[in-house]
Amino acid sequence: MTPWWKNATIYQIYPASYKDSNDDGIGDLPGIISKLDYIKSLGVNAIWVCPMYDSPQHDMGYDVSNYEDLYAPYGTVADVEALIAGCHARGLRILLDLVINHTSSEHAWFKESRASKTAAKRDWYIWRPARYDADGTRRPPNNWRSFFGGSAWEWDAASEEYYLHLFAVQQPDLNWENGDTRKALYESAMEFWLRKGIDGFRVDTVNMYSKEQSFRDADILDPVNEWQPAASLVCNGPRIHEFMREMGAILGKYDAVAVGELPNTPEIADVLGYVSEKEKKLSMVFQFDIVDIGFGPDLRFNTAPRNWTLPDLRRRVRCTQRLMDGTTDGWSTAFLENHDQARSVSRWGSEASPELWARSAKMLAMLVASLSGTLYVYQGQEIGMVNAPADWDVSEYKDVDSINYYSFVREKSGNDPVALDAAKRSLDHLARDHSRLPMQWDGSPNAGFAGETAKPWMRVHDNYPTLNVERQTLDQTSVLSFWRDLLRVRRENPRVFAEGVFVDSDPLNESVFVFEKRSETQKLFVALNFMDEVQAVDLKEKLDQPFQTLLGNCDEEPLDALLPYEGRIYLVEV
Ligand code: ISL
Ligand code: CA
Repeated sequence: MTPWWKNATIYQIYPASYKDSNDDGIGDLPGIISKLDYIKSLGVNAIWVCPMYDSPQHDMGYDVSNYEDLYAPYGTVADVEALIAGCHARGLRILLDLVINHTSSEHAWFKESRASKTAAKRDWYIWRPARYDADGTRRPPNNWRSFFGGSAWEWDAASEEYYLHLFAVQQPDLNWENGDTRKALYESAMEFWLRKGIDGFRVDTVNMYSKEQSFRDADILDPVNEWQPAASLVCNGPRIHEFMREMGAILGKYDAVAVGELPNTPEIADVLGYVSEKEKKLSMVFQFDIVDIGFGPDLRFNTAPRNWTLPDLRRRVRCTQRLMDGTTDGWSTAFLENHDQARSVSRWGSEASPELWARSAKMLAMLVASLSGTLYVYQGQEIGMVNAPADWDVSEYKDVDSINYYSFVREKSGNDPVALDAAKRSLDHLARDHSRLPMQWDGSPNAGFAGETAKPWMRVHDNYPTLNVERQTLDQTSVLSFWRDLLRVRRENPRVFAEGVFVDSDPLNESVFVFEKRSETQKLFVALNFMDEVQAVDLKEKLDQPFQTLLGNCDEEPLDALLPYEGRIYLVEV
């Protein structure tokens, strides 16, 4: 029997930015609960809630100081219980975010660990002595770069050693080599919530738990910078699959689903190690092939808009679709957005006019919803939310990754206005902040995210008077109405939409993305124009059998041309 999650659509919620129920400017759990009927009305099957645990919020809750309690502005454990019940009463499942590569430096475990070199929990985190240059200068144990920039090691003056933090300074990495640490994590971060009846987890940075224990220097890939990317030494390490089996056993006890985040893992054989059904580890993974497109080779932000080609995009799509081609026992996901990404319309669509914005948002929706794997939709994607306006000041960017990058450029360039301007443009294009702007519910001040007098933690996008849920609910031709139709046709034809075999018939085509999906009894033809000009196509030849147009984003449907950003999905019964 197909498990529920294979044909499911999962809606991702960022608690801080979804709905503020008490006008303190921060979204909260009661806010999410008040929107469950809306979420259900989209036609999704489950929600994934980003971290709501207690946290000093140096990385928006991905720095957990207590797994068994809530960040007070979001609510209480009782609110989570009410959310679980509210979901289940509506036939929705609920996934929480599991962040166990690191904790907050304010977690009690880390406080105990840093107390002294001989502390009982010293070994729960990764401590190493300094290296010294010939002239006695103190240096970190190796040259690894943190994913948020700078050295991945922080000096602890009191206990005179460095600790490892692959992310922010306030996110020390846990030492998974220690069995007591793992046991404590499984109990506190996993079973505490599984016992409350959640249906599973989205697992943060799941492939980074096992580090290469030599802690040797990473190869110099970026000679102009001191700190080097260390992904190859910290991802998919020697003991990772032993840890995955342990985690899988716990998930299995509760029949829980797990979707793991799998960056820096391009080889399908390596991906399968995590999601092969017989291995009983994870249910599925987020591969980064598609969302990483156009990133700078060494620094994500070191790039320019439109720095990608359609053949490159379709190669990346093919890569992730391979997991579901019928020859593997693995499973993957389809997504274009999440809380770490800029908005998909701003990256791959058009904001040149309201018409092209709506059309390209629908075209991208057709792309992702026609792919096999479990479908993920990020809050606001269903109404085509876009990146923050480029004329906003850089101070509107709140994310640690953005702030660190901008200060890095400031320092490196000696405050050079040209370099800083380029850095700002990179952030305008790719910052994680774009997805974190408040959800746009209606046209009232603060977009219905919070009351009119509240001051939202992030500025509300200027376009909320026209781009919001309320308006799009009333409009049968809106992006929102389109998503509802799309999710309905996907639900009605699960074999070909969620499980079909993906075939790209014309991988080198630079402007029109035409692909097929095949099941035993059906074929989908999907034709998407990625250009802002009319494109000639020959769909007549492909559609030689009786076909049905399932959906399209334009009125006329000639078989020999596609309007700018036009897309169509045809169904053929075979
Ligand atoms: O940052 C990256 C590369 O520059 C990503 O590959 C990153 O490792 C990955 O997206 C991890 O993200 C997750 O863990 C982070 C947190 O900030 C993100 O929000 C979360 O999704 C640390 O917990
Ligand atoms: Ca609030």
